Amino acid sequence: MVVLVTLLLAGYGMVTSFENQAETTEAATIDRVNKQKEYMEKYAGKSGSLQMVANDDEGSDDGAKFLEAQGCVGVVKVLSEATCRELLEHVNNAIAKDIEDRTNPNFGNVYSRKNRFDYKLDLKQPTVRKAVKEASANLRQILSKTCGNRNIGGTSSSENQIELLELAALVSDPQSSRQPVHPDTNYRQNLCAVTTFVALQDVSESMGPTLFIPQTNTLEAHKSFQENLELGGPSLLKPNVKALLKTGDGSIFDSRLLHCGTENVSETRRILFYITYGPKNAENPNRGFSTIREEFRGRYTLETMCK
Ligand SMILES: O=C(O)CCC(=O)C(=O)O
Repeated sequence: MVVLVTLLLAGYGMVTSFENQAETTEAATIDRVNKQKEYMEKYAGKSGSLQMVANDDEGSDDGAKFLEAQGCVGVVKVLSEATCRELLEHVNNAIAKDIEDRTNPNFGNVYSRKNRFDYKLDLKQPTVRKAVKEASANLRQILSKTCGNRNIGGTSSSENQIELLELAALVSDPQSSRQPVHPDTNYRQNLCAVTTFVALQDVSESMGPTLFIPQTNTLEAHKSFQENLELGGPSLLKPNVKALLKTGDGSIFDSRLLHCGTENVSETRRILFYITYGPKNAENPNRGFSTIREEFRGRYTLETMCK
């Protein structure tokens, strides 16, 4: 009996200590976000808008150039309205089924978890497959130009050597808080991943658009970000842009670029469908745990997804 009570108390102690740890981490994140935001609003000034290009041959040339120069660019109509509608319904239904258990492996890791989550999509579902095919076909030129652009560390433009690394949906519900500015990949010389967030509904300022800091996918920008403890300095002072996207439009960025999701102060759920591709031969520290269901990891390329 004494042993049982002792075990129960020890178990309870472990649970509360894990909970306390999670709360402490979340509190530290909120503090970091507040400091970054105050600094950026005071010194970096007002955000601009993401540069958009058309979804055609000329647009993909321009898009690849902007990606090289800025580390991010927007593309008009990566998905059609009809595909967005169908996918939005699919994502909402899939999440509703799994939401009771946030430890379900279909949920990925995300910064600032209050009312925000990352949901890995099932490529076996025809709606998902169709959306990935459509987006991949619309992005193929820009992705192969970027993944093969040696000026920014690209190593392969061959579509059968460009790997699907992530497939998920980012959901931010009303009252989700802003994320800390972060890169998805710590600096390395070679570009290893290019992510596209596609808006499944219009994203207005109040719905918490993604904020990007152009030209921070560089060694210099990462160094100064670290040296200033991620709270200030030249990287956060660079002019930033927000991705105010229309339904079906996408923002594409080099995973080394500094960015964050901003707070959703509207009454509307915001869902971004996202896919990440990167050269197969690139050194990628996240390859083993990027946001994709395990059964699909390492199995698909840009070429196979366009078929
Ligand atoms: O929600 C967003 O707009 C961006 C999310 C993001 O950057 C992340 O979760 O790493």
